[in-house]
Amino acid sequence: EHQKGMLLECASKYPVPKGVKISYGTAGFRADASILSSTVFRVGILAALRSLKTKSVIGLMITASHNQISDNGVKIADPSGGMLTQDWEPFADLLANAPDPQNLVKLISEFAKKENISFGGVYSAEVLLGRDTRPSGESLLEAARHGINSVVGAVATDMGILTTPQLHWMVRYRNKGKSSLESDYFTQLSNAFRCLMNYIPREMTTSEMDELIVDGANGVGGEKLEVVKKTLSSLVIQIRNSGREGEGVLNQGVGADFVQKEKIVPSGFGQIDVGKRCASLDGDADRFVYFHVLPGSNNKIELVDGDKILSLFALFIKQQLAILNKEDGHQVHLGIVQTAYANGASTDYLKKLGLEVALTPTGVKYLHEKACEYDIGIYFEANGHGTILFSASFLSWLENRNKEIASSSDGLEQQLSVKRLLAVSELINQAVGDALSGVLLVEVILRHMGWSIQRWNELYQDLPSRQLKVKVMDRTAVVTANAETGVVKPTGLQEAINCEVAKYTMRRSFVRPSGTEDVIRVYAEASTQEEADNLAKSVAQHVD
Ligand code: 16G
Ligand code: ZN
Repeated sequence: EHQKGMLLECASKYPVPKGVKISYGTAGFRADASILSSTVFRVGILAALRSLKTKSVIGLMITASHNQISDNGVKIADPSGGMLTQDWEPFADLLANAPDPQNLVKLISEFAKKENISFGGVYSAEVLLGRDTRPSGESLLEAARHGINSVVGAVATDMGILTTPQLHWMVRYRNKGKSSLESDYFTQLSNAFRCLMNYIPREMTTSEMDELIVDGANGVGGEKLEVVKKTLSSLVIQIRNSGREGEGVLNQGVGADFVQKEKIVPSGFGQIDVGKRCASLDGDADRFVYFHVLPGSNNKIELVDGDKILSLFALFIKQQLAILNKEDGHQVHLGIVQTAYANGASTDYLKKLGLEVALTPTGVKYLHEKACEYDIGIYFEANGHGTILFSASFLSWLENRNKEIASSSDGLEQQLSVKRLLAVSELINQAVGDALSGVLLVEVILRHMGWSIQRWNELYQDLPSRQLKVKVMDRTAVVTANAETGVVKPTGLQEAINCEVAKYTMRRSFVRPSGTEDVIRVYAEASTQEEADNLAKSVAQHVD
């Protein structure tokens, strides 16, 4: 009863805006920041409940990633550091949309009963809070704190301004009982990077020491990369759009999302950068792409996207495993996970390497879940979100082998492979895709291979593709199956798409409802740009 009273009182301070329906979507709640206080307050309650349920530390991140600066959003990190479990999403929607405090409290007590969550028990909830650099972040953080504090005994710990993956990392390490301060994160990254650089099998040439130029999207990533950069002696990084006063607005004409969609240079880059190795982070630094500037006045770039980052990682890991597998026949299960947006040329390339490639629907939670099934699972979306997951059993196998190295018959190359794989598992964020650790791994592997960005880009040539979106009244009218590659509803739409596709050679097209906007997205791929454009256009007409 005390709990109910507390919730009622606090909730009355955060009325829901009239006429707004909000949904947890693919990656949390997102909207114009001005209408989000009540949502964030309620997600605070949700996080505390999740902590009570799992008897673990939970994360709450306030960010709207690549959205414009006036938007904001909120999402939860589960005990493993991954996304909130999907079976709690409907409850998140109910909570956020409950019309008044009485309704809210009723929902909470019913849900608590169903999930066997008891208040005021021995375990008290703990939630780590993080936010990106958006101006609305501070007051929304207060709303989250109020939500958490309205659950008896719950503790909110503000971790400050962070990248999304930093907060996920902290949650993961806290729940392993390890020290999880921001400084621990930086130390882990720079130690793992240094190890990997030391294991490079040859001297580096001077051209390989070329600097990397990073577009920080005027967000939190640039600021954090400044810190990482100081700890690295063997890599020169120049950071632009770092979010400093006067440099520009968050995500406006900058950032990974802009670069990947527009295929032109972000603001602050131009002809002086032709041919140089450049990377672009998104607003909360959980995504990244590479690019180099093409000569000419139109500021076009050659994009090196998530598919190519995936291919580079896969190639490197496969090489290391080949060195290990040779001798004792130990078969390591390496799996690659992509979505239907992966360029067909990348999938062909990976399959030609002999790799197993799985497809899942769009959204990190689906890719991550699938990648967990392998000894080593590598997943990436074309837009630059992805990571490499190592299973617990494979990691302990590696650790044992590393311990026994002195007495084993392993050759030097095998010893190095074990050490490299262990260092990769430390460098790459196992909780969620992380632009900072991802960029560092790309840099190491390029040096390991002795490759320029141009050489890397030549791994395969992307098939021309086109994406369109069609505004619709009700995007839920389109239902897909088989990792979004086929439409099951409305009837007849898939047949119509098949007819269009059949008019071209070497082509592919699919449609899916967006998880973040009220649109149906159309994707088409063909052997020429013109064909891809035409195919996308005619498929879009059937959706309309
Ligand atoms: C979200 C997803 C991203 C996905 C995108 C698709 C996470 C962390 N983010 O941003 O992975 O690519 O949605 O958007 O899961 P769409 O459904 O509007 O095409
Ligand atoms: Zn993001």
